[in-house]
Amino acid sequence: MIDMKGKVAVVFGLANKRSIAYSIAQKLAEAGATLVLGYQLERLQREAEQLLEDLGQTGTGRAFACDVAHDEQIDALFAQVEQSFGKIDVLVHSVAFAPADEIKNDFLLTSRDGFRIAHDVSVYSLIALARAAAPLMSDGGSILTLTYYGSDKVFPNYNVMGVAKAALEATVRYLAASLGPRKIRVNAISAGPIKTLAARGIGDFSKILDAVTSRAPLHRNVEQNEVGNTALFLSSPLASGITGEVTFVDCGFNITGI
Ligand code: NAD
Ligand code: 0WE
Repeated sequence: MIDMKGKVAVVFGLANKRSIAYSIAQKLAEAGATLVLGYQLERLQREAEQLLEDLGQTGTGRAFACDVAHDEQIDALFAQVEQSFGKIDVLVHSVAFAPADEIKNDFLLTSRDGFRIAHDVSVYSLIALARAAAPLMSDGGSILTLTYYGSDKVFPNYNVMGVAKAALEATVRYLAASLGPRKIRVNAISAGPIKTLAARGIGDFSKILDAVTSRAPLHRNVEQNEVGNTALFLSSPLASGITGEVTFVDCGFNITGI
């Protein structure tokens, strides 16, 4: 059993119970960690408090509104965390966004603004959050982000998100080098396709799920809790020698040739 008692984990990207971040938060909480949730919109406060309760964190954990595209909201969240807990052990970045048109239209039509927004919200935010969290990771720490195989191979419609995930994976390596001397590890989990809010309304998503079932070595799709288990491992001292890596949790799909 991995013991995370006394550890503080700050988790971004928890929209609802189907979010990959929910499973990660659940595994961290079950292992004894105290949770801080960063949720996107002020008006979702009630939902966030409910999620904290569902995670057994009422009176222990906290939830704060924080749009990761705004530096002042990031600063405010980490000031609150410093005041309430004094330190951070784990940071989870499970956030991605591209304007709807960009993951629907031909890649050639990617707009300057769509490119900028996708990279700002899905990539730069990891750098901003890491910089804000690092001073509070006084005992070292573990930073995790979520990526997708569309960073490497072309999937229809993934488009500018694929380019952003390639940049995110490179960001993981550069952050790992920058933060290594402070004993802060930085890693990504490359999850297989999962039906979450972020997958809703994506044309042909069931085709993508079916391709995994037929071609992946395990002949099934991955579940949120499998990503959560890997996140708990990478957050824990069991992974003390792992940094700058992309770990696939995809039932083996990425190794297949046909
Ligand atoms: P989700 O919709 O539950 O999570 C995405 C989160 O990003 C939401 O909580 C949303 O509020 C948050 N977000 C978007 N813009 C934000 C902003 N400006 N400020 C703060 N938060 C913002 O979907 P998910 O599938 O759990 O996605 C989480 C991560 O996992 C993403 O990085 C996604 O790319 C990655 N991922 C998903 C899959 C999949 O198939 N679902 C596969 C591999 C990787
Ligand atoms: O990273 C993602 C999706 C992230 C995402 C989703 C949306 C939907 C709503 C980013 N921006 C938006 N913008 C919106 O307006 N995934 C890994 C899930 C995903 O998305 C795909 C996939 C997979 C898998 C799109 C096309 C093909 C495969």
